Amino acid sequence: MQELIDSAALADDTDALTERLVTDGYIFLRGFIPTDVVVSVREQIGAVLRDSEWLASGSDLADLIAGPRAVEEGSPGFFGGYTGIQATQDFHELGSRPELLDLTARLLGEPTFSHPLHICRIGPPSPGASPTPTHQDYRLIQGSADTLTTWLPLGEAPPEIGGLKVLAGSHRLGVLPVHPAEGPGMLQADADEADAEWRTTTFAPGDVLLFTSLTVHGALPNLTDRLRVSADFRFQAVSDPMAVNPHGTGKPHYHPDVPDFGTLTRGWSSTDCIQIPAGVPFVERFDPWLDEVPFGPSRFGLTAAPRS
Ligand SMILES: O=C(O)CCC(=O)C(=O)O
Repeated sequence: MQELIDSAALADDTDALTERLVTDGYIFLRGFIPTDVVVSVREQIGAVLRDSEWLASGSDLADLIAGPRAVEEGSPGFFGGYTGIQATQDFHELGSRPELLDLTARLLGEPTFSHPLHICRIGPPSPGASPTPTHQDYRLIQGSADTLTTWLPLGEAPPEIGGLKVLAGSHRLGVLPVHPAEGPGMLQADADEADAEWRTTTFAPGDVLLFTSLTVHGALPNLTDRLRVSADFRFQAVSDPMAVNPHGTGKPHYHPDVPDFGTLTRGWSSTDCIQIPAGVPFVERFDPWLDEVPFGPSRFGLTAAPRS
């Protein structure tokens, strides 16, 4: 698998970053967020995992070695610990970091906000847990074609712990057909798993991988004895449409299995990081299994049909 191209040296050059996004479908920025901020979030999440008995007994908190109670996302026994993570203010504030808001505003050409559906992924070792299957975010997130996903490792993440892989150039494939699959999201895009353009790296806390709503991506299997901890946060322009959620728009990830923000945010000093700004237009959600989905327009030339 090829190495991701690091665009950190271009971080202040919006035109160059936009060109990278339009050409490759992703931007990788090593060390974009202060490491200590990310490490602090990881430590807080580690404490929740320890208190939920997800870690091997007697193991060092910093290692996040999986214990027998570490379970796959969404399965029985998952939601207690995950509620603790979703109640962590610093985790949600990471999802609204000024660096991410500024970057996405520059790429989209107007103010952005982060979807309150801030996702923390706790990847147990495989086999036993299925990694996130290859997919495009658009079918799952919907709303604006130009919603941008940011993926942040919350610890050192070499490929063997199950880091993210992206298929460079796949944002030109259009909205791909899907089939049912195991693992988060439960659907898999019909993409070539042997394509030479798959890319990944050894991620470190502070790195940010940003990609379009059509960029094909997925997780590698976790072949270690540790938990792979990461975050995914999505940003959109304030004037672009956002898809309503059947359980209420702006709810936490996995609500109602996870309580609403009214409960999660008790004791927080601010809830700014989970607000949807006034004036955002809303659109109905479509069935993610549809052959033909509503799509567009896109500042980056994304189209529902493949293009060269
Ligand atoms: O971290 C993962 O396993 C999946 C993340 C993902 O699919 C995303 O960020 O859209």
